[in-house]
Amino acid sequence: MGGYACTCDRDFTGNNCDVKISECDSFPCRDGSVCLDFPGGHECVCNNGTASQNCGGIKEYCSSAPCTNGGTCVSTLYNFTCHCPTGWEGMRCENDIDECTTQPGVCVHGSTCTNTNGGFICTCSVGYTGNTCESDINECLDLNVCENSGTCINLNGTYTCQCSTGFTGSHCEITIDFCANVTCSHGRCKSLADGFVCSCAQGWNGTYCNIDIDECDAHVSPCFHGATCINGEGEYTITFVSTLKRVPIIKKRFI
Ligand SMILES: [Ca+2]
Ligand SMILES: [Ca+2]
Repeated sequence: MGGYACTCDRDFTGNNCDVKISECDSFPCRDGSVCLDFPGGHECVCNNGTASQNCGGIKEYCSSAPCTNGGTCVSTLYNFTCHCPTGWEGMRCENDIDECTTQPGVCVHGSTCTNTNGGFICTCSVGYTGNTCESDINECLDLNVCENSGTCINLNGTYTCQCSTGFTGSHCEITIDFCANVTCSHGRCKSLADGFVCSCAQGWNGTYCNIDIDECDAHVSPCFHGATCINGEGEYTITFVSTLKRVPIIKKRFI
């Protein structure tokens, strides 16, 4: 039993630190340059006579345009890194990001998300617009949205119409029939802009033409010289005596 452990210097390994490590074993030198190992490091002697850590390896990695889908290649000492544009991921930006899954709720206001290569599409609910359906549509910019001089009021995700007198409906498209629930007893109803009027038959009066006119009243009486007048509903009766025939003559008038 018993044992030991050695903590090796950078360039050695093994139980006894007797195995030499050469940084050149990982072939860091590019373009046929020569690798020189030395304690604690290495150096590449380049073909043009200069020396560096890799002799052009940096440019070489990105010159092959390894990044796809518009990714930006950045060289590192022994490799490259792709900085991917929005919507892409992966070592070479080769994978589309499914935003609908990874960013639930990216489409707002009840819109529907559809994944696409390199992006996503939001199909907006009625009343909203924008890439993520974030913006309310001002429907009132369309001056004709409310009919018959109705006033448009924009709301978040919708709008409403305040109708002028005499009109109703979501867009004030319906002319109110004020006669719909009106009965003119003895006349005809006429719908106006803000109400109704009953045009009464002769002999009738009142808002609903349900009041009999007393034709025997002094103002409208057709009776004279001792004749008698009897008012009835929608009618009146005159009785008088003929001066020639001396007999009563009855005239009943219907209006
Ligand atoms: Ca996508
Ligand atoms: Ca709106």
